[in-house]
Amino acid sequence: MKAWSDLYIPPLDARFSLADLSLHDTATNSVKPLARKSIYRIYVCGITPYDATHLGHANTYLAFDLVNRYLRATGAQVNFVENITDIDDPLLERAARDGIDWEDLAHSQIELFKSDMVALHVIPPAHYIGAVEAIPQVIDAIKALQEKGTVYNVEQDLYFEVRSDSDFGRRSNLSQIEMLDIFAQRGGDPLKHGKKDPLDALLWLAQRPNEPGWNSEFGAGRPGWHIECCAIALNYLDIADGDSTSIDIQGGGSDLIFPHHEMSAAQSKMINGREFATHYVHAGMIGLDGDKMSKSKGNLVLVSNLLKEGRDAMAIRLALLSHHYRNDHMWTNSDLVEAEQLLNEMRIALSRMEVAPTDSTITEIIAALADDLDTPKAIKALRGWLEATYAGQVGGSPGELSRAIDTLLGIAF
Ligand code: 5CA
Ligand code: ZN
Repeated sequence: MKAWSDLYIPPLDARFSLADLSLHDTATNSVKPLARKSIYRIYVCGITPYDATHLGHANTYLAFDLVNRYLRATGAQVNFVENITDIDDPLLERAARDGIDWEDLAHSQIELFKSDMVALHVIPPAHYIGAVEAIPQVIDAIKALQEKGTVYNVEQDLYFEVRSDSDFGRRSNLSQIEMLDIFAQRGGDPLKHGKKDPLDALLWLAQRPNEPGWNSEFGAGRPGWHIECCAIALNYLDIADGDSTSIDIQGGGSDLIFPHHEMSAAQSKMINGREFATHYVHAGMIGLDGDKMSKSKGNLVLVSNLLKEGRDAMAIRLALLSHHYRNDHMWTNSDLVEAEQLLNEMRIALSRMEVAPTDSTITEIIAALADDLDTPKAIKALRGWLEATYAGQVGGSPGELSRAIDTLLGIAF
């Protein structure tokens, strides 16, 4: 699928040195550096295209956009792959509820998502891949798992034996009881009759009456959710021979830690024998009025609605970045108002001829981002610079600071 249009990212002057980026890894529950490399492979779970783009989605994609920007600023290439779950039960259920064709629903929501990403200055992925277009790769991945003896049938459906991966559960660090509980809440089928282990994951769902299906050697059907992301990541990320893991970062919101990311990682490990990712990185959940923002609860604030109201996309970006990406938080209008005010002050200050020194501020922003994307600290550095400018300090370069904020934080003035 075609991604959204590319962005110009101003280069950072070579005199600014960038430390290795440290990110929190869910598997080890520690903040650890990414080894310095010339090319990084990042897979981020994309939307299921209905009710897009709410601020929870936006927050997650902004977090990985910061990773992308930082790594590029080190001079590295970033192969960034994102999927679109454009066939799945929730999409079919929503289309049926609203009396519309599921493909039309997916198409309209993907278009909306892309325009929101453009407005929010999110760098487009190098490969933006729909589940439907990846069906041949999914079929190959299932065949590879069959060859390893990790697949079995329950009637016409195919299941992955999670216990074939001796590391199963290591990336999410949950007890068996917690796994069972979350699996049932997040689209799993622990009670399905005929499964060897209640946690075994659906790989291929045989076609049901009045549902779409695609031909395969396993019969007509459609992909399970976890193998979709596993297959897309393994096919579009050019796994390097010398690397011990398949990719550098597997990312998404923390609601995907289990079962989705654990399952995709286990399947990938069974296919090629390597640990899936070096870092399992998860953004916190955004809520509204006390509850996680979600389609099922209906408590959504859509980026497109805020834009229609005339709110500034850069202020939406800044408001989300004013919280640390890993912290769950409730969206409030006052965060947006505060971001609008800061943006306004920054615009006015950056248009002055004389401003406070900017090198130290840029260095502070870099250091804050290198430490697990500490955007609140980066924003504090901007406020400090404003204060120093108001106090009459001089010697800075407004153009250079403005460009660095664009390069690293994705905020263009
Ligand atoms: N298509 C799957 C991933 S393969 C999916 O989870 N789609 S989604 O539309 O539900 O979510 C898209 C991305 O936004 C995922 O990375 C998810 O973790 C993240 N996300 C969903 N809800 C929130 C929320 N309330 N706050 C933060 N991130 C969220
Ligand atoms: Zn995914």
